[in-house]
Amino acid sequence: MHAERIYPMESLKSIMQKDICAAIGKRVRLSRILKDGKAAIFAFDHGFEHGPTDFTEENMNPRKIVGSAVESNFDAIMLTKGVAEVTHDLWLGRTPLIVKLTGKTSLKPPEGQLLQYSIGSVDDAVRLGADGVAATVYWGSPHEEIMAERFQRIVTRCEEYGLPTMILAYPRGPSIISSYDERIVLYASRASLEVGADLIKTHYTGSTESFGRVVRSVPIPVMMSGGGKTETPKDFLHLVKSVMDAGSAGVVVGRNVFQSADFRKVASAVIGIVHNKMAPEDFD
Ligand code: FBP
Repeated sequence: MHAERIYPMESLKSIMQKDICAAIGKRVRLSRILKDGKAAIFAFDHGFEHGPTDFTEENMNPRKIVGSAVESNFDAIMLTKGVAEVTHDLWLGRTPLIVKLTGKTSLKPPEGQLLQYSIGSVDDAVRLGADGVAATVYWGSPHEEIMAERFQRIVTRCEEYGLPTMILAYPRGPSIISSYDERIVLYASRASLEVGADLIKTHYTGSTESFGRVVRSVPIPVMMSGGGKTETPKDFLHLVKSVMDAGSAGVVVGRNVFQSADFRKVASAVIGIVHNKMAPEDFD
């Protein structure tokens, strides 16, 4: 005899109640990150992704940079689990945490550079008191399906807890001629929407018009991934302005802030442009 697949009304109600709570929880956490619908998020997983070359001797200890990010009032900080642990006294109660759950070191041989693997779990993030999680998918990589499937599993687990997910949507692989091409970034953003991301962090496409088309084609917040240090801080602020003029939800930045000569000054300019419609010239 087969068991009946009919659920008593009471258990259905409790399932629905759980889903409703998780949906509300996700809204609550997203509102902590995107307070006015926009956010300047500080990305700081470089110690894992790039290693010592990204830092000076003075800021090699992650507490130094995380402390500056918190003092600068970024809307959230994206850290790996290990860095979140050793800096928790700095950000707790002050800056929402997003835990980055995937990574790869630059020590790997070139053929290993197109795959991010798991370096933390959704449950770790919950235990750390995170307001969100992040993971990278290199769209176009020969290992795309491993990263996309992992992202799916992260989304499913996050649905249980009401935790928002941010995808680092980076087109990268042998058939990707330019990771910054509008059609390619648009495709990566669309694929990210389809695997269930709540926030997209992706590459700037080079102009307000083209990035605007990407932003408008995806009905969830799209944010610019900072990228390597520009020639001058002003050049970077112009990028941020262009991205905000395109209707973006903000930026997720690292090197252009922590590698600048004046962390606090660049950080406050980025935050001012994202939230207060300020212009790069306002910071001369
Ligand atoms: P940046 O603003 O410094 O570019 O940080 C964004 C980021 O996605 C980091 O989270 C990550 O460590 C790095 O860029 C990845 O860079 P790469 O392009 O070398 O993979």
